[in-house]
Amino acid sequence: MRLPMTRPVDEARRSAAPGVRERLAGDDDRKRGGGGGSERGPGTNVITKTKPQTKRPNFYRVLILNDDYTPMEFVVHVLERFFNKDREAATRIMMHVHNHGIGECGVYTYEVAETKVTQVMDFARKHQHPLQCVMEKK
Ligand code: TYC
Repeated sequence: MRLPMTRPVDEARRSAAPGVRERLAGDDDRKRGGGGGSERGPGTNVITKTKPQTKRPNFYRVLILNDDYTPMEFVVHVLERFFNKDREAATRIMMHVHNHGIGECGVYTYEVAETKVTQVMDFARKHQHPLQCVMEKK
């Protein structure tokens, strides 16, 4: 009867924290002997760096700009319709833009932000308002 073979397990691989690529055994300069650098000569140790394996997505702010012609009520409607704001939050953002020139509607990943900008610009144009909407990397 054949028994299953036990496979040697690399200790570093088992104990590495999630999201961190461990240094490989071959990268460990302490294993090279001779006070370090026996493969490349003395004083030539290679510095290795661990690197996070997980990447955060890039985020983008969607902003609206003030102008003198778009009705306040239209801007409030845009914020409710495309940015899921309630009436109170939408009114607060609209007034902030009216008073300061620019304001944030929301923060999204690239494709979602791009879609929001297109939706707002198309909707404003359809209603012949000059409202401008842009995105900016966070
Ligand atoms: N300033 C506009 C007005 O007085 C209102 C307005 C607010 C326009 C916000 C655009 O993004 C805007 N009618």
